[in-house]
Amino acid sequence: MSRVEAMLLTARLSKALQLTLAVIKPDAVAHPVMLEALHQRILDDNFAIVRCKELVWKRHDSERFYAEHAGRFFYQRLVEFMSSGPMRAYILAREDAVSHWREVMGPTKVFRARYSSPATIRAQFGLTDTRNTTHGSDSMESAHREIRFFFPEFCPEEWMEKEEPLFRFGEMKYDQQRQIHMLPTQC
Ligand code: 3AN
Repeated sequence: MSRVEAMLLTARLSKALQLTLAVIKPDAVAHPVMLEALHQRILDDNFAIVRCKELVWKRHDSERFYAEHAGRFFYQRLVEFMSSGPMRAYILAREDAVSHWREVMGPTKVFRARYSSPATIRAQFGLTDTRNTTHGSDSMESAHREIRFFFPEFCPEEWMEKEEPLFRFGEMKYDQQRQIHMLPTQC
């Protein structure tokens, strides 16, 4: 059996990686030290960074993304905040990426996070329930929808078919300059 065949067999026998959408919100991107700490936290928690980009939302983008919260008391505050400055969006890959990233973020409400889960991102860096540092998809369905929203050029199905087995086998390397994980053929 060749090395590639052995690698593909091992990959088939282990659990497939999952993709999730993570966002570092404007409150954290505004602080370079916080931004760097959050990026490092992603790496320390063994997520592979498949894509990463900085962007600024127009109010209209914010309203579309958070349409499910329209009418709630915090909605206006939320859409204004999310279009108030640059944010950084990631496509992350890991086993159980969706639930794991939500665990790393902690509860929505910052004071609850500080009390119940003090080691989480929102407990450590969150300012208020609106300015709570990060976003993470809450299911695989949301992850696919949200990845499409932020990265319309990215095809999750194609990535799962062509790159996921290689990432799972650890073939990817972290590229310091681009700050994402890449396969040797892409470097
Ligand atoms: P999560 O981001 O934890 O999935 P959601 O989807 O309920 O939470 O809420 C989306 C965003 O709306 C939150 N990240 C937060 O910025 C804001 N938000 C949610 N609940 C409140 C609240 N009670 N007060 C202020 N902002 C809130």
